Amino acid sequence: MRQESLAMRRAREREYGKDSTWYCQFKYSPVFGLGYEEGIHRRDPSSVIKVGDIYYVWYTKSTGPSVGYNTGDLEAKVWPWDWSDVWYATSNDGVSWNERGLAVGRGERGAYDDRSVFTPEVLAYDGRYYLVYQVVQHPYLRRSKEYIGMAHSDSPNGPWVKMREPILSPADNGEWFGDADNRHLVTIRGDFDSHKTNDPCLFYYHNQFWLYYKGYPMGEQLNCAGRETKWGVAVADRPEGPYVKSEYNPITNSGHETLLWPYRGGIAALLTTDGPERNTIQYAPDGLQFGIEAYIEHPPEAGGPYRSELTDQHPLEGVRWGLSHEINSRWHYIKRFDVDEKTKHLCINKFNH
Ligand code: AAL
Repeated sequence: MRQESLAMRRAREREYGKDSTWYCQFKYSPVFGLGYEEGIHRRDPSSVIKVGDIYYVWYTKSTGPSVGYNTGDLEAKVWPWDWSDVWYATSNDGVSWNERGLAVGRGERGAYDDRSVFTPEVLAYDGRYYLVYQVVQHPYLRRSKEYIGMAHSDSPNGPWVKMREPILSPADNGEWFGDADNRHLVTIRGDFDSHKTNDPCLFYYHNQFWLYYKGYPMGEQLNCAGRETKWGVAVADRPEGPYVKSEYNPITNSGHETLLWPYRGGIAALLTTDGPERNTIQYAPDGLQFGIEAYIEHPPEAGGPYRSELTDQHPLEGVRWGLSHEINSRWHYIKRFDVDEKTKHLCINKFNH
């Protein structure tokens, strides 16, 4: 008698194959103006937005090599995103970019953002522009907490006005233990985001402002051979906040840099790099309850998509192209990604002909 295997039962229950439109591959190409450059890191591009006929992107920019935490010099650059500022660039075609200059720089010594401002995202809403980004205060130590800051402007070209305080903070319910130079030692771990809040991504959704982000816990452990990162969301009535973390947090069990796009009333997400569900596209009809829709090989890292107004026409429309970064290189740089329609259908074509 024929039996059903566990694998086929899972496929039936989860309706695998029912909707393969979420599957795709990505191809990568160089961009001009933000590509590899000796002595400079450009990384973590924001989403790309179009204002009039011009595309805009914001990104982390820093100079010089990073040397890690062990130098004993509190001024030393510990990461490529340390001592960084947020810069921006414009383009007519999404391929050739003109670096336009500084958008948001570090604060004065003693300010909450005096050490580094980095990993920006942008929201255009009601004629104004909101940049959200990571901030670190000096000195940058292994146990330094990482916050999310915001600046707003009436123009994508600035000038940008910073908020007085971070708009999102790590949960304050963990407790360190022992050697202050060891971020893995805790007596209480606290919430999934007790150490760092990173990678903000802001949407106007259901008449509110939804700030997705990545969290790291204090006392981080390995998670399926990756880092222990998960995503949360915090919601506010006004773009400036106050932001209230969702009671469903964390809303993913995996994922590094956030990449999300709206689709038919819900929110789609590309999870990469870390956790058991890395390299998947997921969809939450309500922005909170994410399910796996597709497994993706070689997804863009730290991708910032151009979310076209046609986003509801196809599951992948909101991620059709954008900018991502390349960090397997001495100097980090920005490149372009595109959904590769050809490879998507290659198999089927091969067997049909
Ligand atoms: C990234 C992001 C955040 C991290 C670091 C810089 O790609 O996840 O920004 O803090 O790495």
